[in-house]
Amino acid sequence: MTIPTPTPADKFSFGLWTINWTGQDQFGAATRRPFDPVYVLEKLAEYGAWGITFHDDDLIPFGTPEAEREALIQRFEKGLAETGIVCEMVTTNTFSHPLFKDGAFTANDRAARRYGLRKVLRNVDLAARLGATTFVMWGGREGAEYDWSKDYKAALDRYREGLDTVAGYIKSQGYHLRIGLEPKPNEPRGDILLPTVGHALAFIQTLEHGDIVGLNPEVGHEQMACLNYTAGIAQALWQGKLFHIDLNGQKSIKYDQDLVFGHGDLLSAFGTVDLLENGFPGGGPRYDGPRHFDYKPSRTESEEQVWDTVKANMATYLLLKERALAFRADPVVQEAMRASKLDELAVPTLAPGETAAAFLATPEPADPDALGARDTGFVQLNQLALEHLLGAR
Ligand SMILES: [Mn+2]
Repeated sequence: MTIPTPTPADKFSFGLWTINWTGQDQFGAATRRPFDPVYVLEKLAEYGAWGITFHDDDLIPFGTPEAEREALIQRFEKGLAETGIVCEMVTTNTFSHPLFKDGAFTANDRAARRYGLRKVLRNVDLAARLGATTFVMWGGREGAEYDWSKDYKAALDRYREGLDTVAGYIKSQGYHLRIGLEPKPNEPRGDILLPTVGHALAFIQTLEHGDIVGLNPEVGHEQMACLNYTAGIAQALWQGKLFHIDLNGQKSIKYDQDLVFGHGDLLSAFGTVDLLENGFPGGGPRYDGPRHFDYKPSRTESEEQVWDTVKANMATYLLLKERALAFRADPVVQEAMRASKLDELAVPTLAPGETAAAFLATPEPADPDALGARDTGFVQLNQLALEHLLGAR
């Protein structure tokens, strides 16, 4: 068995903040130094990655004077051109500086909100300049610790106002950008607004410019809420709202671990790759965007070992892809899916033109006990998936 080699055609991309995470946490100092951003581009190209993403502050430290800002951007643009790495997504840091301690779009303090909105809009211009197609918004500080410290109605009004302002600006400038909201249930705030994929999908329906607003769901963030990531992105796909993805690993409900993809719930990661690479069993909308990793090289790893973790994300994805393709191509699996009636679920419950009244007026023979006793074969189907995942088939 060989470990597959990534190529740019795989569309793997990495956050600059992931590779450059220094290991500083609440309990200890940094264990590594960050790399020069252009060196990161060179290494990503060397290892077969396709894209890079970043927060404004990852590239341009907060408070950098204008002339220096422009020099940093131009140097990065040159690095992109020379390595062929694509800047596919840009996002804004509205969580690190103390001014954002109560959020950027939903802070009670209006001056803090106006500062945050200006920082985001300015970064939209940079995203468009670099050719990014997705603008992610993770509102990590949009939330509260105490129910009495936030008027939730007003906060949601301001969140909507902020998003519509940004989305409206993107349209008015003619930028080819779509916004990807990134839900998370908690951390750093005690409770974050738009905590899950479902909350965000419902919220988008209320926007004036919701047509260019979708989702960037992260594996760990959904699993921190004890939710099924694959089912979450499946619903986003079904609603035409899966604009981007953040792949990583998480082991159950605890702090946001940001492990290498597959290093958390491996069977769930297999399900995710199966959906991304094979689509729904009965066909339907597909995700063809970047395979983006938002993880953190564990604090225990040295600077040199960071690159092992970069390669680990891509290798794990490609190995799961190989298994997922083999799984769906296996005639035994196809027969098991038929036996489990996956294809029958595609048949509408009512006949064409059949009304509820006509349906009620024509009783049909049914044996509830026999229906209750029917075979499903779901466990055997799952076992087949596991055996393919383990390379036993
Ligand atoms: Mn995370």
